[in-house]
Amino acid sequence: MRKKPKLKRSPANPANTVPQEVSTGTADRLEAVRDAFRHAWKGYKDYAWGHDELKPISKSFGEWFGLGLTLIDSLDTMWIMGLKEEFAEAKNWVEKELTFNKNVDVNLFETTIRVLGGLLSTYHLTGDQLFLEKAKDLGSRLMPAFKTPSKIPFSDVNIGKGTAHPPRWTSDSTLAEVTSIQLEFRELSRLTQEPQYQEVVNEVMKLVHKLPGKQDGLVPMFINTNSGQFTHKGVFTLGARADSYYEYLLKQWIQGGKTEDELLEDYLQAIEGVKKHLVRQTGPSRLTFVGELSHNRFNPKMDHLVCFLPGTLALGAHNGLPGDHMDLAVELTETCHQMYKQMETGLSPEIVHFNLQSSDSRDVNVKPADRHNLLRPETVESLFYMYRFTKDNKYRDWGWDILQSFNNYTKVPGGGYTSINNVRDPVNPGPRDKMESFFLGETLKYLYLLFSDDMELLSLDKYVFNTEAHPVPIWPSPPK
Ligand code: DMJ
Repeated sequence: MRKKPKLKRSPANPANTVPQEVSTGTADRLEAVRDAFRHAWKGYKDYAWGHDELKPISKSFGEWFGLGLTLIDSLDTMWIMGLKEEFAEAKNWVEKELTFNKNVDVNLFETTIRVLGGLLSTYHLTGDQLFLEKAKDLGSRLMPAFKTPSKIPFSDVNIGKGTAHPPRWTSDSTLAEVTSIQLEFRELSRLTQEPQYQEVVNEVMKLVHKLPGKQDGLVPMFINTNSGQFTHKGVFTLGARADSYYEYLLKQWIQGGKTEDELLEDYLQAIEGVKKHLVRQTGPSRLTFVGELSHNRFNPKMDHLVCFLPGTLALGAHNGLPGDHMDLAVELTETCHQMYKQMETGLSPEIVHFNLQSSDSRDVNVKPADRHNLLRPETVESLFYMYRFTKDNKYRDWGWDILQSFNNYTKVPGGGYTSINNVRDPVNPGPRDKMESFFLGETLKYLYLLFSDDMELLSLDKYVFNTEAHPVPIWPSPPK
């Protein structure tokens, strides 16, 4: 039964003075996500059109690579939400304005997951060659990154000049960055019938597979582009710099029709490593969480980024992997939900520290420097997977609460949503004046899919989502 909509007054804060309507029916929820998207898009269109990111408070824009990041990250979301007019306008920009023939340094990983991934998924959803042509052009311009002594790619490429280099301060690349570009490059090879894209990224996976320095499948966070060896050994996290390595082991295995045994082997071993070294429970309420390991010392710190893991574990279990992966997914999803629920704004901070002592009453502590929220998607991403596989409505309700909190504390009058400084201060959450492209590309897309009753909409048996929420098809098995 539908509850009667109530009007809720927003707390006084500079980001939002608009009263929010609270409703609970599925259709209402879908429309509420669409409204949120339209509001975010309005800000982008009015003040940042064709630029990378909206700065909604100052009503201006920020440039990172100068590739229209938010616009491209949003294309498939608009298509999925049926926002036809908005999509048509954005497509027109891609056709008329988007060029990769630019003297600009771009980050290989960010450009691959957001731009190449966005173009490939939009091509699949629409069948429009324009997006494939753009993807091919970009893919070929990213290839110089792989010309290194070790074949581990550099972090940065100049897509106009065809040169590549590591960051100024090191010759290391980040583990997650070199192992989370594979879904996109492999798909580009399949579509173009040009093997070089797949070859370079498969080579990276092969090298990492046999590299010493792992601990029960857990990998260090950096790899040197000259030597091809791990550096900063002995430090293990499922958060920043390592997260999507684990995600892409499973997803590449699924993409390729579950035939590439080394990927599965590495994934299964890594999850055993996570269980053995990183999973613990809090003292007060026995919340299960994933901490970090530094030279055999356990640190009960968890990035919000780690909240991708329950969704990935559930996807693995759905694909025939051990049932205890699903049990862990259920427990971790509860913890990620608590990371929102226990904050005064209902929004998770970037990093939490869990309490292992039962003498204290609090499960979660947040350091002052970690209190920001960047509109990240990982928890709603996991809620989407968990709902699809369990049909348990609590996951939808948790997602709905998160959307309400985004509306209450990050929505900017006139258009756009903003990152905030302090999830513990509902009176002054401290708008940061930045709307990340992944808010439209990922966060709102996963919320929409969470509330959609259409289980065939991007079926998880037909598509695999890249780490920026861009779906690419699972490859058809070759005829026997
Ligand atoms: C996104 O760009 C991707 O999800 C990436 O894997 C992690 N960081 C952001 C979102 O938080």
